[in-house]
Amino acid sequence: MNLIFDPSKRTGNSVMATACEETTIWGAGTTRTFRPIWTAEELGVRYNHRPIGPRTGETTTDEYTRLNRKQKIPFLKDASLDLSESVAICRYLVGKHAAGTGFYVPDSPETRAREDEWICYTYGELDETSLYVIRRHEDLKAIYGEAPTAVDSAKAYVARHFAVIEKHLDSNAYLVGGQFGLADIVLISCLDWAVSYRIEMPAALHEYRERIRRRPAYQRAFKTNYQSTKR
Ligand SMILES: N[C@@H](CCC(=O)N[C@@H](CS)C(=O)NCC(=O)O)C(=O)O
Repeated sequence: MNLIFDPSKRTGNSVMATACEETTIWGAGTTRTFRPIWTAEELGVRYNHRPIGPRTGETTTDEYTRLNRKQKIPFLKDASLDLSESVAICRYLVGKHAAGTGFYVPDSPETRAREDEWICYTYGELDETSLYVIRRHEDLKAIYGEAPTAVDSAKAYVARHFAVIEKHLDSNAYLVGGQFGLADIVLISCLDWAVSYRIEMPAALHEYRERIRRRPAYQRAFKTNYQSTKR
C-alpha cells in the first residue's frame, strides 16, 4: 500500500457520483485527507471532492489560499462553515450527520471526554509526534532536513504507544463506547500509515485493522482518497 500522494494515479476529471452543492472536501492522497472522506462515507454524506495534493502547488494557488490561509489539506466547506484540520472536520461531520447511522456519538460529558482522550492520544502521539516526524525527516528530508536520530526515536516511540493500545483492545472491539466511531477512524488512519512505513505492529492491532478495513465505507474512501481524480 502506498500512502504517499501520487498525482499520476489520477484517472479522470470528475470525482463523486454523489456530488452535490452542499459539502465540498478538498484534499487527497494522505492520511489526514483520508479521515474526513472516510467519515463522510460512513455517514452517507453527499459531498463534492476536490482531490488536490500536498506539494503539487495546488494548496498554494490564490484561489485555495483565499479559502484556507494555512495552505493545508484537508479542508471542508458547506453552507454553514469553512473548516480545516482533519479531526475538526470529522467531528463536525459526525455532529451534523451521525444521528441514526449507528456511528458512535458520545452523549455525555464523560463519554465525550473518553472519546477525546483517545483521539488526542492517537493524533498527538502517533500522527504528529511519530509518523509525521518520520515523514518530514525521511520522505521529505529534502524540504525539512535529514534527521536519522529523530526518525529512529520516533519509530521506537510508536512501539511504546502501540503496546498501550494493544492492551486496551484486549477487552474492547472498538476504542470507545463499544461501537465503531471517530476514535477508530483516527487510529486506523495512523495504523495504515505505520504499515506503509513497515513499522512493526502487535498482532492485535493488525487484527483490529483488518476487521475495520473490511467496512465498505473504508474501501470507498480508500479509493477516493488514494486513487482520486483531478477536477
Ligand atoms: N493538522 C492538520 C495537518 C494538515 C497537513 O499538514 N496537511 C499536509 C498534508 S498531510 C498539507 O496540507 N501540506 C500542504 C502542502 O505541503 O502543500 C490536519 O490534521 O488536518
